[in-house]
Amino acid sequence: MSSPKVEQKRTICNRDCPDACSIVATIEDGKVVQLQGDKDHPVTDGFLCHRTSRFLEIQYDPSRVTTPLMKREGKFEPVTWEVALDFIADRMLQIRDESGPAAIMHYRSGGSMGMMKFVTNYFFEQFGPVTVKSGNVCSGAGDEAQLTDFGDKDSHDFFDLLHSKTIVIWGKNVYVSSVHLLPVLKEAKKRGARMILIDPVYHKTATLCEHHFQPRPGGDIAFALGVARLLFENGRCDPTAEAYCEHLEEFRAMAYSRTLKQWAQMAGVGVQQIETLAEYYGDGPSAILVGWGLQRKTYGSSTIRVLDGLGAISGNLGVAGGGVCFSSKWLGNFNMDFLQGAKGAPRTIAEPLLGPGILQAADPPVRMVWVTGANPVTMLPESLTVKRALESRELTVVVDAFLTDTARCADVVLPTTTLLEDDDLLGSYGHHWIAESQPVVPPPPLVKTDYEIVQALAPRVGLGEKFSEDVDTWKKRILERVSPGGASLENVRQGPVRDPLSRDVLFADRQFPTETGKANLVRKVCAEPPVPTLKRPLFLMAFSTEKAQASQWLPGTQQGPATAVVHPDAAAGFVDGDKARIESEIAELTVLLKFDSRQRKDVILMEKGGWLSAGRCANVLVPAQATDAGGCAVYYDTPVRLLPA
Ligand SMILES: Nc1nc2c(c(=O)[nH]1)N[C@H]1C(S)=C(S)[C@@H](COP(=O)(O)OP(=O)(O)OC[C@H]3O[C@@H](n4cnc5c(=O)[nH]c(N)nc54)[C@H](O)[C@@H]3O)O[C@H]1N2
Ligand SMILES: Nc1nc2c(c(=O)[nH]1)N[C@H]1C(S)=C(S)[C@@H](COP(=O)(O)OP(=O)(O)OC[C@H]3O[C@@H](n4cnc5c(=O)[nH]c(N)nc54)[C@H](O)[C@@H]3O)O[C@H]1N2
Ligand code: SF4
Ligand SMILES: [Mo]
Repeated sequence: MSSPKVEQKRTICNRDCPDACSIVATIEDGKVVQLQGDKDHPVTDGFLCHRTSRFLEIQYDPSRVTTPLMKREGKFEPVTWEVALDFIADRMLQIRDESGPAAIMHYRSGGSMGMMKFVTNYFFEQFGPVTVKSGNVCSGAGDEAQLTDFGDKDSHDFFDLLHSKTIVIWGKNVYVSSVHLLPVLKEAKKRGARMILIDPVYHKTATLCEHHFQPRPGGDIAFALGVARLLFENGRCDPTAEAYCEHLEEFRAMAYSRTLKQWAQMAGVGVQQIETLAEYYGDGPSAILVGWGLQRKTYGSSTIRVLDGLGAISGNLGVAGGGVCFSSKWLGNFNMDFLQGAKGAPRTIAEPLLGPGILQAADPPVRMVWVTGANPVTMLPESLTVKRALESRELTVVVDAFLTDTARCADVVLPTTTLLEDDDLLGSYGHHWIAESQPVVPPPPLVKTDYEIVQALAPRVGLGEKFSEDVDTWKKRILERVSPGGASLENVRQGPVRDPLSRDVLFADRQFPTETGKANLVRKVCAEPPVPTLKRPLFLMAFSTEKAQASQWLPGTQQGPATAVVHPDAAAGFVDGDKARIESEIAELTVLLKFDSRQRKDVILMEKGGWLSAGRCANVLVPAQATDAGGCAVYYDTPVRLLPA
């Protein structure tokens, strides 16, 4: 017997994750047998997260969709690409003729963070433009806050935390959502940085920190304004802040509008906790790591604006080791000029309201939906409404590698590549490296990348020429701005390159790309956190879990009721391990209770991404609601109660 052919290939993880890791794949006789983290990538640091280390179980799962499927009499049947694409093209042309392009909706989310995926957006702009989403359920509220305050949304260099004296981890579970920050945080700690976690929820990140304060959910605005008041009172503010802050007086007046005791009460913390945070934060340079979870709340955008204000008045903007870091600008320096985006669309539907939005759309109604890189039935609020909306269109097309809850609603499913077969360019929303993903194995014979799908469809709707270019031509176009500085395709092909246009420290000259050139401090907010109702005293929150990327679970894990974690005092009449029903205003879900006395008594916690088809989907309970700005979804403010199963 000949020995197997073994080789190693590198690619980049394209998942919706801030880390954008460099993966080293070991391939034996054409099959990937191991995935490891690249030691040469400074952020990846030689390790991968749990979910991607075990991705091969998903990659080679027999449930993978490997041929186009069309639904006939409620059942999927395999068809050829010709049949599927001819059918889709005919319907698209007919719908556009009869009702105009607004009757077609293109919806894309975070299945892959690759830049080539935007070419599908471009296809629908060229065909239409068609109806698209507005806002962003993931980060819209925070993005909007930072754009309003600073005129830009970006973060300091990934390693700038090594210059911090204090690091406030404000509502973020690093152990789950940003594991590659852990080595940096641990190193910063070794060098003497002090860390504080502000999070209503107890999780492992608390073990990294000197203090963990657990405000009321949404109590962050009051907490931060209490800290701001103390910084003003104790003369810990930057005396030059006036020179680069617009509305400083109004911000100060807001901080003084309540006593410390009132802020503490509103935030659900002790006065001493505000004092401790102010003392630590005032002794900088201090960085605030702003969690994404923090802004998926009714007043999510205001919350981030207040944290921005705290950074500004305390002199922590523009200094190494400081900053109010939410996301890095993963799109910013790529050339995306070929796209118009939502502003060029004839109609938009707010992403958090996708289900009701599609159902209510009129003149013209939405007759067709094309879903790609997304599982909105599972991941968007009001799952049952999203499902109903997709099932009731004349044509729903879903491009995915698996028969997800969303794909099950489709009339046509088109099979696509996984992260190991992808050919793309990646930025990152957690650091500033640019990288190329390259297939480490070819896809199954009948599987196409999103771009190949568009290329096959385009000639059928008269757009063949526009989509005839090869992938490299697109990559070069997208890299146009960063190429001269060193991030050319040739260089990126050799390995990840730090974005030459990104900075180590933001606003180092205290100049902001706002209208006035100054930081634009927030003047008015609603500081009162939402209160649970008497009838439904718990807030339901379903968060990222280390076990999965959103709804992409390892095979065999979606069985039986989902687990819900709750403080024992908040579950009177139940014992640990009991079955119970969680009831919100719009639905019910059966769960298994797990008691945890480290949690607040007003929350109940689940994992995000549970499948609807397995009866585990938290989003059936969450009403469709948008945040105060930026069109993010209010995922974590849903009042619920427990009922016997
Ligand atoms: N309750 C609750 N809900 C939430 C959240 C929460 O915290 N709580 N978090 C929200 C957040 S932050 C986000 S970003 C969203 C995520 O929502 P989605 O982005 O919709 O989540 P995924 O489950 O990752 O779905 C992506 C799908 O894309 C497919 N896919 C992978 N690669 C490709 C590819 O190259 N091409 C195509 N066409 N498909 C591909 C995958 O198989 C998967 O089915 O969910 C949100 N939903
Ligand atoms: N393993 C894994 N990693 C992931 C993902 C995944 O599905 N699985 N998803 C990815 C995606 S889509 C994204 S967007 C990113 C970010 O992923 P997210 O899971 O959104 O990241 P976190 O910033 O950790 O946000 C959740 C945190 O917000 C806190 N929080 C909730 N409400 C409040 C509040 O009122 N106040 C405060 N102070 N804190 C609050 C929660 O307790 C929790 O610790 O990570 C990615 N990483
Ligand atoms: S999911 Fe995130 S942490 Fe895991 S390998 Fe991919 S980029 Fe790295
Ligand atoms: Mo996200």
